[in-house]
Amino acid sequence: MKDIIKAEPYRIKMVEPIKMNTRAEREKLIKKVGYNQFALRSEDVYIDLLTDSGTGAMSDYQWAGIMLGDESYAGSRNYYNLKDCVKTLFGYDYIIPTHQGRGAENVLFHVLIKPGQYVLGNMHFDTTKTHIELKHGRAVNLAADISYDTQADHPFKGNIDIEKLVKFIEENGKENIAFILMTITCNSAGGQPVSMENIRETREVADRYGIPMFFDAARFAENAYFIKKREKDYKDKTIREIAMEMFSYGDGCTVSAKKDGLVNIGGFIALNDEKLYRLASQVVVAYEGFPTYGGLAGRDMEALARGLQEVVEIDYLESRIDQIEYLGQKLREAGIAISEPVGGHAVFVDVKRFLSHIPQEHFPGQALCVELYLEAGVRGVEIGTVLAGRDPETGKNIYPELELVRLTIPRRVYTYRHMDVVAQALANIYDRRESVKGLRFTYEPPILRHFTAEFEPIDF
Ligand code: P71
Repeated sequence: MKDIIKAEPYRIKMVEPIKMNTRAEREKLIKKVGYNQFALRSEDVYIDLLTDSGTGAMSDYQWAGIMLGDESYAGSRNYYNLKDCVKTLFGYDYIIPTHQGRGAENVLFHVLIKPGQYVLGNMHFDTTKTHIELKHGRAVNLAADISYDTQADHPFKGNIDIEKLVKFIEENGKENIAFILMTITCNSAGGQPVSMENIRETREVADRYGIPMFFDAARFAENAYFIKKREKDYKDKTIREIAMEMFSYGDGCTVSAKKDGLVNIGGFIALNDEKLYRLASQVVVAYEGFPTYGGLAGRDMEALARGLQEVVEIDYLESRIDQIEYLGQKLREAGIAISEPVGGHAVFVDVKRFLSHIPQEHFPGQALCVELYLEAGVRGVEIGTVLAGRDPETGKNIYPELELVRLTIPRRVYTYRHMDVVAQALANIYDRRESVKGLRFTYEPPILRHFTAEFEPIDF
């Protein structure tokens, strides 16, 4: 007798129709938008794996909360519900809501960074780095070397390199470091987790030098789940216990609630220190809104308070991570190289191996995104040469070590059958990979080119 397998810990009570248009239609549509899938209308996409940010499905309990919005300008009851929830889950006393993650970054960094100071971390996310630089700070990436090896098997490829951290502080002086920022899970390394041991060691270093430590906690529950599954001593702990311990090592966090908050919009700052809270409360008024709503409606805060309760349920996390692993496994079976091990929110296809005949100057990652759309109406995102842009000094294209396509899975949205479609589409393309053509620019914008660039296919 076989054990009963586990299915999703929810059933579907409302559906949103999606349709796959014809290949001929897709050929016309993608050509019209200059072979850039960012410019497609979402209704022309069958399975949308552009991002897991704000794309999840809320539960009936969250939707019920939407009806209980207290839309008072100050002191909304939903703010207090959110505050209580963050206190019990994260352990932090103070919370400031913001419209999304980058709003939280803007406000907190405004009070923490003096011009010229460094912010040390394990690969800052793009918007995070941007906000550090806008405050004239400098983001320093001290991720462990293994994070860059897509084939290395290691349970915690999001870890910070403690030796590099100590060396950097010794060489540059603790007074020149604004804070350490630990991103959990590490998005830029492929949704890879950070171990509790590494978080603890980082805190010890922070304490030794008197440097504050914060989390970028967008995917904190997925990180906690990996700790439970992979780190010794945590097997029997609950996700809540693990989250509480992780956050106990920090002075606070910024959160994009559009990921593990299980909401479509929202973010917040959570803090221990009253003085810092007071400073950040003054700044938030200028950028986001009054400190008890920070750009969110009362109903948004209620949905978030409820989402945070659901995301730490073990059945939910098991099903979430299993679905990503399922897609990864299907791709492995088709002989397709992916970043290993599969992370918490996405599968990353290794395009240098997939389309080895297309040189990076002809954007193989982007070419694979186009092909995936043509094959089955699936929208992925290039994390490669187009995204990397040009060197500001030489004006030359930067050719990143890793050329990837990210298949990012929204939470509670697609079924295993949808994953089968994605895997089959990629397997079909893999079988005829030599026929895939590279691309060249017909329009290249000077900044953030990946969002609005236009291309045309080329022959070799
Ligand atoms: C993702 C995103 C969303 C995104 C952002 C920018 C361009 C394309 C897509 C957002 C994150 C993140 C981490 C670790 C902060 C933010 C910003 N990720 N930290 O991966 O992953 O949060 O979008 O709510 O402002 O697709 P925000």
